[in-house]
Amino acid sequence: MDFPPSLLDWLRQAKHVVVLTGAGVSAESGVPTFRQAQTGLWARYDPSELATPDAFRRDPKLVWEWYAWRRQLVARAEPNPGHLALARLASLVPRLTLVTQNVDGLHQRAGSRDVIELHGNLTRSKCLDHGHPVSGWPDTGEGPPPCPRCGSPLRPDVVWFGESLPYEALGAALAAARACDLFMAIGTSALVQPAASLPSQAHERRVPVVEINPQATPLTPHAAAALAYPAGEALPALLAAAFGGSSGETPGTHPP
Ligand code: BV8
Repeated sequence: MDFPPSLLDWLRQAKHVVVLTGAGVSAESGVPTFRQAQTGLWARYDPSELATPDAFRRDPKLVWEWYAWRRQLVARAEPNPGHLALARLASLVPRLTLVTQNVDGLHQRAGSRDVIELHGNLTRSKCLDHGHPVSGWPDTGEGPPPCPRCGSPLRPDVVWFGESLPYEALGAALAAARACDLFMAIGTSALVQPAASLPSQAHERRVPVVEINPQATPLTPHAAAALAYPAGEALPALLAAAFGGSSGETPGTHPP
């Protein structure tokens, strides 16, 4: 895989890199993206119709079971070489801010720290009325269990469409996008707001925006470099080209 020399220089000289990831980074771990058709029982549902407060109010059991299915799927998934390369990148540049739209926790399982989760994390649950965090519940198969503290139904600790993003997470992501000297958008369709506006905070300051996505997106025309490859292939190869070291990252054995 060849890379423009300018891209390697940007990576080597960057003082503060911001990486924004989307569902595409987890695709090679077997976690379907929002654009991919869902499988089996869920094939007939549109995720963006299920990931809303209205859907939960209308049919809490259906939405709760959808997230239970996704929790199982994520629990069986493993971080892929793209996640591992991003975890390694933190030790190769002076400062890395990793911002994710993903809710699967795979960046953390790959070793990334201080991950900014713009849309929450489906491995955590909280109650609907007060946001009481709840880590375990009896599996009755009868839809969302009641909160042990206040009795209101449990929901996943994610940001649904129509809900505001966590204030601190969005603030930290905006601050980093406004301060960085290299921005990378990886595995995102660049459609979901306000996350999709983060790259422009860098682009407006003539900071190079690098995109890694097999498909073109609304961001592609504005990218200083667009690598049309899967993240799990491009990221290890890019780090090896820029910093040396192995390009064939295998889970759990990446160099410190
Ligand atoms: C909000 C958690 C205030 C739930 C998610 C301004 C303009 C227009 C619309 C809006 C706007 N402001 C707000 C909106 C409405 C809405 C929105 O953006 N709608 C879109 C669809 C137009 N935004 C909101 O509601 C946000 N809230 O702004 O609050 C407000 C409130 C009300 C009204 C106005 C304002 C909340 C958004 C968060 C929603 N929650 N997730 C859950 O997951 O169950 S978003 C969800 O979608 C996931 O997080 C996922 O990340 C995201 C989809 O985006 P991507 O990550 O990019 O994934 P996608 O599948 O789309 O694309 C994958 C990409 O990967 C593809 O391009 C593919 O080519 C690529 N790919 C595939 N394989 C690979 C790969 N890339 C690399 N390697 C590979 N191997």
